[in-house]
Amino acid sequence: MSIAVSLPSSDKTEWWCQMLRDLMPDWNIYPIDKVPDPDAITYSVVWRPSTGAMTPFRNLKAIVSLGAGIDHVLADEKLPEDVPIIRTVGTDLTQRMKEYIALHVLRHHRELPQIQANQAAHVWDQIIVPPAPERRVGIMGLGNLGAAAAQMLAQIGFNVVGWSRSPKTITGVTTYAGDASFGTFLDGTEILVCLLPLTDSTLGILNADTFNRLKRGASVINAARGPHLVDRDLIEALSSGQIAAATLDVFHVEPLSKDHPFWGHPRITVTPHVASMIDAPTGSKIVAKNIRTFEETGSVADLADAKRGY
Ligand code: NDP
Ligand code: OXD
Repeated sequence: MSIAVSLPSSDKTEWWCQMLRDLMPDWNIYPIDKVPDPDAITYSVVWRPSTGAMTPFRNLKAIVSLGAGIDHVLADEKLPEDVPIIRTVGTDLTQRMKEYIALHVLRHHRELPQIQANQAAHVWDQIIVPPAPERRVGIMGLGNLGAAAAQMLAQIGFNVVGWSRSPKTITGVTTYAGDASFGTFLDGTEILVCLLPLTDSTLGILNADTFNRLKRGASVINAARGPHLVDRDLIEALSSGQIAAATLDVFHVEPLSKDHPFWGHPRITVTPHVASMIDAPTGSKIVAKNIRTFEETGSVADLADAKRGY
């Protein structure tokens, strides 16, 4: 009945421990570096654990990822095999991502980056944009987050297309499935949103070939993972005009290094991995519920498939 908690900062680790202790008074909850008896640990609750962090825990029943993605858990080369990984998802995470995607899709749709540049130069230019139904927005990934974002954009009135591995039906959204339909999905897309998990198949998917299939002057929003994007290809596509602007929330290395060219690029908006950050007061309720359900039933709805990578 013991849980080890590990986040990159000790303050955040302590915050999560406190929240979980309040909700699970019958459990012993320790920061990972203060565990008195590793054999008593049956669950670990982690965000970006260090390599080998789980090795001492020989009786783990499950690893809880403090987020929707599990790539940060799978990155541990010494991860014990066959320990189930539980994702932390929920209406809060989905709501936050919907807000972020609405904000940035509308910004690109209404040419706000250009309007702000015009303001800085005291230029009065009444840019006319098409109405939303004439703007094709493509969502890569139609899972928990992508499907909700696609549906919300369709409700605003955009012409929304979505792409996933298996076929989906989403009201108001034209869906494509599988590698063979990727090009058709991209054709004519003007705002491309990436909400894919990071796996061997999706690594580097935001590359020159992908950009070249989009409508000239398209925008790209990456709120998934940094390694989805080939950074150099984006810079070149921005220089050529194939891509007009980008919003990036995630990066190969986080925090983004101070001298990275993205910071100062006039047509890139950088946000510091805040599209949908789970906080301890909300997230701990989901984590506690998932651990209790897993303890009672041996399963939970948000179980990831480590072999698939998400
Ligand atoms: P889900 O696992 O619910 O959905 C993933 C979607 O991607 C599914 O529709 C899946 O298809 C599709 N997919 C996976 N691989 C492929 C592929 N090779 N080709 C086509 N489609 C594919 O994930 P979530 O929606 O919960 O989260 C998505 C990602 O968003 C997370 O993995 C994480 O990296 C990122 N994220 C970023 C946050 C931020 O703050 N920036 C916050 C939260 C998450 P299918 O349905 O057919 O399986
Ligand atoms: C997540 C994230 O995966 O915040 O949940 O990136």
